[in-house]
Amino acid sequence: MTITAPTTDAAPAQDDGEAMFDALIEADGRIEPRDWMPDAYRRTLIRQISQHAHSEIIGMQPEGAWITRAPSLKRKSILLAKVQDEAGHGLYLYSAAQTLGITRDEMTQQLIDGKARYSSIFNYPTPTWADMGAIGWLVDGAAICNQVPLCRASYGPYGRAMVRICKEESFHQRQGFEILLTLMRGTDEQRQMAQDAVDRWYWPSLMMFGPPDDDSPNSAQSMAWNIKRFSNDVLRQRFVSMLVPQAAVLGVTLPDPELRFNDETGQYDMGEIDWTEFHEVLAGRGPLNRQRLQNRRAAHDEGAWVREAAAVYAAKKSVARTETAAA
Ligand code: FAQ
Repeated sequence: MTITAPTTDAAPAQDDGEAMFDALIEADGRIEPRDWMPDAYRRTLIRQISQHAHSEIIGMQPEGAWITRAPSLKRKSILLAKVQDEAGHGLYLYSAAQTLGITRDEMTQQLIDGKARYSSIFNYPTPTWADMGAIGWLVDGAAICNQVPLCRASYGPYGRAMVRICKEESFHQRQGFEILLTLMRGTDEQRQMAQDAVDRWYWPSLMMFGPPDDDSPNSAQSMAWNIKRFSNDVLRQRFVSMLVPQAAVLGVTLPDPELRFNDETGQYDMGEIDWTEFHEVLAGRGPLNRQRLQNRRAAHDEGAWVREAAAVYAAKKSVARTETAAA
């Protein structure tokens, strides 16, 4: 079924626009920036996409801390490329959010004022090199599970940004797996370091999928609008099913004594997630929330001269172009 959006410059009248919007959602089509959309749809997208962008930007810190300490030149260049990819993901996502009528400056301000959310996972410390492996395997693994369905999100700019992001996340996940595999094939001390990192990152990675379905205020509407395609619990379960065979290849133990396959449900039974910890982190009381935001604020302040210089340069170029056109 093909539904074409109006081609005039003027925004469609609300009634026409609403009918078109409903038809597009019903047909599993794409909403584009100039199409009419309900305010609540716009707000939901700005909320989710900006949080996602902030997560990528704050998410550079836990790994960025290891760039100077990577154990070889090869590991250092791979890690550097990964952290740069994360910056790129943040930029694609800020651009997608900007098509909804918010500026990047506004989003950045919300983040550095501590008014915006970013993923809980990036408030945990990275004390050892094995944390780079655990982040790649578990955090990027969870990100892929959560984000592949977002490639089909109903909002065009978001879905298209996610396609590119997911390709890069797959590489990130494999590099994390390979770091852990190398450590697990090493000395007892290295194996212990890998297991310890998996123990610390496993539960927080499960929390990345968000609260349980019964306690997720946004899921039902986001799924009705084809933004989210699966619920938080469904994706969490899918992630665990993916991890179990990979953990066996690595030789690591997932730190959940209650984890076992249930023949009747065809799914993994799991132990209870510590939701108190999750809510504490969301409230800003996680291990490193304060430090992550302080670092982000400092980077923003230190980058002020670059923004000013870029603005002056752009203004001069624009004047030069106008003069050339007038000559
Ligand atoms: N952390 O009603 P729901 C990455 C909030 S990128 C913090 O279920 P929703 C790449 C939620 O915002 C990781 N807050 O909400 C990487 C809402 O609060 P609000 C980021 C969370 O939106 C790898 C409230 O709880 N990925 O890892 C979290 O339907 C390695 C109620 O929750 C994305 O953002 C949480 N974990 O579902 C980078 C993916 N969970 O806004 C560097 C896109 C929930 O009402 C290194 N986002 N909240 O005040 C999504 O898929 C969704 O937004 C969910 C939450 C699934 C995160």
